[in-house]
Parts: sequence; C-alpha cells; structure tokens
Amino acid sequence: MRRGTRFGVAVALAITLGAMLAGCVASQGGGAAGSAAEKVYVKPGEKDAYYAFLSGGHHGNIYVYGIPSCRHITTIPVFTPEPAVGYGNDEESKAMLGGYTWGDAHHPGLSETDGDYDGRWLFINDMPNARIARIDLKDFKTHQIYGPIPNISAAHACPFPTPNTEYVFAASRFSVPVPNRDVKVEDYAKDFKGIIAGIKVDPKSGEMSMGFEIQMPPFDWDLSDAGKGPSMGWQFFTCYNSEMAYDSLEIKASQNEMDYFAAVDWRAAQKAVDEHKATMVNGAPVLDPVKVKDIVYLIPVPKSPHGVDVDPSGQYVCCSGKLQAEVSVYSFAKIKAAIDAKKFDGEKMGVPTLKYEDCLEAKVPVGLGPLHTQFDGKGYAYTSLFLDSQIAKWKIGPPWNVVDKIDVYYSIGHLMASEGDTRHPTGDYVVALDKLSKDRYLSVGPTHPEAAQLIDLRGPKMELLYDFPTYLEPHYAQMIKAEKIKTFTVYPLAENNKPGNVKRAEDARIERKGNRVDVYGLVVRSHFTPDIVKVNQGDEVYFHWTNLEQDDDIAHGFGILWSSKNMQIEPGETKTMHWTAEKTGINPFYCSNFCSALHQEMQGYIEVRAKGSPQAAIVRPDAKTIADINAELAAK
Ligand code: K7E
Ligand code: CUA
Repeated sequence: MRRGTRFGVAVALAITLGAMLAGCVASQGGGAAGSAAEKVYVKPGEKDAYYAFLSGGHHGNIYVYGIPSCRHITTIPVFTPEPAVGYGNDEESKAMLGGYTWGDAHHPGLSETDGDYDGRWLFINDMPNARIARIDLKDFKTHQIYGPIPNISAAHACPFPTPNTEYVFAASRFSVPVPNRDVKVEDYAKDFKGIIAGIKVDPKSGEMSMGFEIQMPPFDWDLSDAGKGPSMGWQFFTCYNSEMAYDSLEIKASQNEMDYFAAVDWRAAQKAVDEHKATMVNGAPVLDPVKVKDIVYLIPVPKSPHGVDVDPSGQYVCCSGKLQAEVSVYSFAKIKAAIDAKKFDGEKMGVPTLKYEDCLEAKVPVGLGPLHTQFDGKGYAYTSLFLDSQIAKWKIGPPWNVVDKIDVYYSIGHLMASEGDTRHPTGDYVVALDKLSKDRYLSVGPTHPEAAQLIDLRGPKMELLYDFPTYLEPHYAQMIKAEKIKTFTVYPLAENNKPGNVKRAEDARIERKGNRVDVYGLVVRSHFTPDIVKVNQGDEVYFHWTNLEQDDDIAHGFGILWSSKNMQIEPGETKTMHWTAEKTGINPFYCSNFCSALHQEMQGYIEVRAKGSPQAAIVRPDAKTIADINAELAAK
C-alpha cells in the first residue's frame, strides 16, 4: 500500500514534469505533441520559431508574421507610401519610390548562401513596373528599389535568387515590342519579344545592377526557380501562351498540348555579355539566341504550366500544368545529357527545344489545378491544388505517388513550407495561402480577407492547426528560422554619416541660402531643437532631423499641420523632409509617435513671414538650450 502510494506520487510527478516540459517546448514555438491549440500557442513574452514573409500583392508591401502563433508582427513598406512612418514622404524614400505610388508584389526571395537562407536580405518584385526591392533584415527596411528594368513588361517570374544570391531574375509576363515602338498589335508574332533578365547582386552590399538580358519568344513568361546542387548555375522559367495569342488569352492561350519551360545557363549568358556579344537596347545588354548559342533551351511542359520548383537535392525540376491533373517532374541529369548531346527537336526564335520524353522523369497524379510545389526535406513534396482546394503530399522518387491530401479553405494559390524551397527544408510547417476565405471570418462586407492556414507537417498526416486572415493579397511567402535573423536594436550614432546629420546640440542650426532653408535639427525626449523655425513665404524648407536616442524603440515623429508631411525618425537615424512655406502665418509641427511622458509637449512652430522679411543667414540655439540638451543626453 505504502509502496503503491509512493509509486503513485512518482508517476504523478513524472506526468507533471512531462507536461511542464511539453508546455516549455510549445511556448518556444509549437511542440509536436498535443492539441492544435497547444501547437500554435506561444506564451505571452515568448517568441515564435519562424519569421514568415508574405508578399502584399497589389498592396505593394511585405507582411511579417510569426509562426506558429500566426501573429502579425509588422508590415514593411516597399512599393507603396506609408504615412505612419513617412515612407515615400522623406526625401530618401521618396527618391527610391521614383514617383510610383503602387506596386504588385508577388514573390519574396530571401538571400541564400549555399542554397540555404542566410537571413541577410529579402528581395521582392513589383510585377507591373518591373522593379525589385531589397529589404535589409537588420532593420526590416527597404534599402534599394532597382528598376523599372528596361525591356521587361511585368516582372512576374521574379526575383527567385540563385543559391549564393549571385543573381535575382525578372522575366516578361506580357510580351511587348523590344524596343517598344509604334507597331500594330496584330504583328505580335513578328515584333513582340519576351525578355529574361539576370540582375547581379553585390555579395557584400546586396546592391543590384544589370547583368544580362536574353531575348525570348513572345510567350507569357510566368514563374522561375534556381537550380542548386547538380543544377547550380541554371535558372528555370515556365511560360504559357506559346500560341502567341494577343487577345482572348483565356481561350486562345490554352490550345497547345504543350507549352515550355526555359533552362538558362546564367554563367554562359553573363560570359557572352562580358565578351560583348550583346546589343544594347534601352541601356540593357540583350543577347539574341539566334546569334548567341548555348545560353538557353526550351523543354516542353503539358497544359499551361504555372509553378516551377526545384527539389532540395537539385536533381528534379517540378512543373505544374495548371490545366492538367499532374506535376511533370524532369530530371536535370537528363536535360543536361540532351543538351550536351545536342539532341534538339527544332528551335523557337533561335532557342533550341529539347524533347519532352528525353527530359521527363515522372508524372505525379496530384489532382486538379496544380500551381506550386514546396518540400519538407524528408523526401516529400507538397503541391497546391487550386481547383480541388487541397494540398497533395507526394513522394519524390519511385513510385512517385500521392501519400496524403488535406482540404484547404479555399482556392489555394501558393504554399509556403518552412525553409521549403532551400537545400534543407525543416519539414515543420506548411502555410496554405488561399485566394478565398468566404465564410471563415466575421463578415466585413462583400469583400473578404485573404486566408492563410497553418498546417503541421511533423506527423504522418498533415494536420490543420490554425486559420488567420491577411490583408490583400499574398501570393508567395517564405518562412525562415527566427534564429537566422539578427536585427539592430538602434542605428549606432557613431556610424550615422547621413548628409545633414547633427550629433551634438552645438551643431544644431538653421541655414539660409536665397529661398532655401536647411534646418539641421535634433530630436531627443521630449524636444525638437530648434523648436522655433522662422522662414518667409515661398521658402523651400528642408528639415534634417537626427534622433540622438540610443534606446530601443524610442522613435520620434515629425508631422507638420495642414500638410501631408509626416515621418518617423528612429533611434540614431537622420531623415530629411522637404516642405514649402506656402502661406504666411504660424504653422505648428509635432511629434506624431508616442515617445515619452512629455510626448504631448514635443512640438514646435514655424513662423512664416511675408516674402522678403529680414532673416538671419544662420540661427543657432542659445547657450541655455545647448546646456539643457547636453544635460538631458548625459542623463540617458
Ligand atoms: Cu501563383 Cu503571382 Cu506566384 Cu499568385 S502567382 S498564386
Ligand atoms: Cu517624441 Cu513623441
């Protein structure tokens, strides 16, 4: 009896300990055991195991979520102005947007080293304006927008980085005349061209620049993926509309049994450009496959393909024919052997075509409307089925069969597995990115949010864990282990060498040259120095504010009344904003970002006098203000 009791206590203790341990794992990002609720539960104060970057579609931005909690952490402004932080409003980001206020962002592309995400940068395309942005993952800010890329009309197959981020790519979704000129649309087949562009990425800075362009037949170039391992050095692009229809595409572009995917040898293409074999068109070196051989090949794919996805080993290229119920899996070894043997089956506008049978490895009967494929690193692939509203899990390798299916709600486009397009997918989760949410959320009127669904891949069967709505409109997304991303907490003041910066109160000043006024100011809790700015009507005023704070999350705002001018200045940062003194009178400004107990006091006045009123060429703060600010800084 006594022994039994003691045994009972030990069992109870073991169970409690076990539960505590399980709870502990769950709190760090979802344990493998337990209910769906436990698997997505991340305890208050704990952090998620993954960052997920969802493209914002025609919102032009990137949404950042934590996985498995599915919490929306932030939105990164990229192609669209964002008034809260002043993106597109301060001089630097305004110049970067280049006058555009819209983008359609489809495919995030995390930078890679040796085929795995390295946590340095995130690239994202703006399809309609053929631009690529680079976000630095140290500060989650857009640092470069490259483009519009010349000769590219709608960069949909974009950016899909190569395994060491040597290149990001762009290809024309809608062919147009190259160079664009006065032609008839009826002369499509003769005058229109597709273009594939390889954009170089500087290995240190991430800065993008033109590498090469290849002139392609005027098909609709659709999606892309990079070769890796044995297929390293090759980039693949699917297309539809090999019929070359220019109207009623929904009927006319679905006539052919086969369309194509292109295999580009990007090292050979770059070499050809370096050897001056290209023709400059609108500032880009364009290679014509009629004249320049051995850079690109076409391989037939059944029925209007959409996604092309290379498996983690780099041996297989998986193409989804969206009007077919199969994924066509090609062997890169077979493609390479056919190319090396020059076993061609004709050509299209100079691009040699290979034979379907020579390259195909397997056909996997996944279901209706296959679009995109991701991987788990355990020998399985996951294909989204738009028409069936399902994900099919299938075996890579014989017997190439479907082993599991799960329903999603509804009409899935892309899917994102954890590090699921790298050489080493983690196999933890897949997120379904559904085009329709219909009845899944509280109604907000005739348009519903988009739906994302977290699915557990760790068990023998896929298990739906959680639904979460997103704003318009994710296409592709990528998920990276949180530990790979190391962010700044502040911008180190010592490294701030932005023009117009002010690091000491003594250097704050207002300078006038003609009707241009430069305010070199600083912000620190809870004061603008200067907080009185005297100008004349018609003056062009440039406010350069430096935030001298070196504490996490102490950002100040700068909003000017009766204007569209607002921006945020983060700790250690300098930003410049232009404002024209249009009317005489007093024009207040204030800190728009809650920063301190005296945030409400953080304000100032611009005094606008009549044109020609006497103004000093330079105004500096008085000794008392300087002493006060220095005392405040010393106290921090
Ligand atoms: Cu399938 Cu633009 Cu990648 Cu949408 S695309 S789903
Ligand atoms: Cu500074 Cu609010």
